[in-house]
Amino acid sequence: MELSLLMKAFDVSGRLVTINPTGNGNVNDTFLAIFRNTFAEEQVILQRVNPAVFPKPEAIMHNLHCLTAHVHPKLEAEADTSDRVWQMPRIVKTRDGNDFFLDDAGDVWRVITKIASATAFDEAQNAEHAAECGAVLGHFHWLVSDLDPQMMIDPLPGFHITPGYLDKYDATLAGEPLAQDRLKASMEARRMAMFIEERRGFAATLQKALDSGELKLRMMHGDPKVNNIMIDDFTGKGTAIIDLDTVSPGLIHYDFGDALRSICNHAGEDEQNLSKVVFDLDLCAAFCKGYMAHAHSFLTDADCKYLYDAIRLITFELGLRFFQDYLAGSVYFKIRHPEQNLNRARVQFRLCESIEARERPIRDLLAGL
Ligand code: GN1
Ligand code: MG
Repeated sequence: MELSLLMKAFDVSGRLVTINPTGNGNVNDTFLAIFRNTFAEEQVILQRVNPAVFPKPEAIMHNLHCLTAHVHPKLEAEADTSDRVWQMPRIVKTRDGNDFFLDDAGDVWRVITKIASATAFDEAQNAEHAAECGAVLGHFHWLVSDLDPQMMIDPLPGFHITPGYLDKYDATLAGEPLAQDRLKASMEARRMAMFIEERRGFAATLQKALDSGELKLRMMHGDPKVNNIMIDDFTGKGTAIIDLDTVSPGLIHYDFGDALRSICNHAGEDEQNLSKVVFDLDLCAAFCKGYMAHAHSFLTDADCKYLYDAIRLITFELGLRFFQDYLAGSVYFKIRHPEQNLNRARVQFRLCESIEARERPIRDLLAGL
């Protein structure tokens, strides 16, 4: 269906001027649509929810509805006293009052407002930027800390349960002959398989702490990487966290680790030259300071004990997810070339090694917060 026709289903005023792909998400298709009337302009974000990733797109729209209904009043309540205007996109309804539009092919499309005059950078710019990312995540965790988890439908069951990804990886290798062929075809892939074997025991660390009751489930974002954090163009302060589809009950450790693994790696997720993939301790320290300014009120001693493991684990987990998807034929993460998921896995595994090599200074830094 033509995008301009599709936009007509949504309740935006003015005339559509342009609609173009935006961002570089690995999952959903995202477009920026600009509307103008005789005196103003409105920019909104149109997205097709990827049904191969989110089997129940209606569920993620239900969650987004509950989340925004909970958070918007909280943001408004603190608007006059906080040091900035914190923001969260809102759902733009269809003309018949629904939160999404179902096209003839059965695809779910939704429109949300665009956070204007703000930028989501693909990599950390400097320590101040990293600190702002920390502040945004800490503030978000506070915002959702009193959101009733019962209201949310798990958008992706098992999304951040690392041992589950090991099972999936094993099943791919056992069940798909092509996966074995891909593994055998590349020395690099075989090395990565060994890397995974050496960390099998470690993969269950957070899950065990959860099962024993040492760690508790809380509301988490699920995907707080650097380019999901919006920075105000005028003040340089963080203003919003976007990409809210994976908000669900989980361990906030995964969020903490995920933000750090993306912020502290200047090279990004698609670097070819592995020597550039290094975990930057200064950016880590800056992020943690920004995060703790908000998180001190809710982090327990047990939480703090697992923060280092969280950074190492989520990096391992993402590498494992990329690698498993490569072996399975790249059916989950969008790719622009056939080896992209293999290379993405190499990058995360190298980053994981870099984190492991810095275990002592990272632990010291965390202990001093
Ligand atoms: C995916 O689509 P995007 O880029 O927001 C993925 C995250 C990964 C990320 C890595 C639902 O997010 O878990 O960390 O790629 N999202 C989903 O870039 O799987
Ligand atoms: Mg995402």
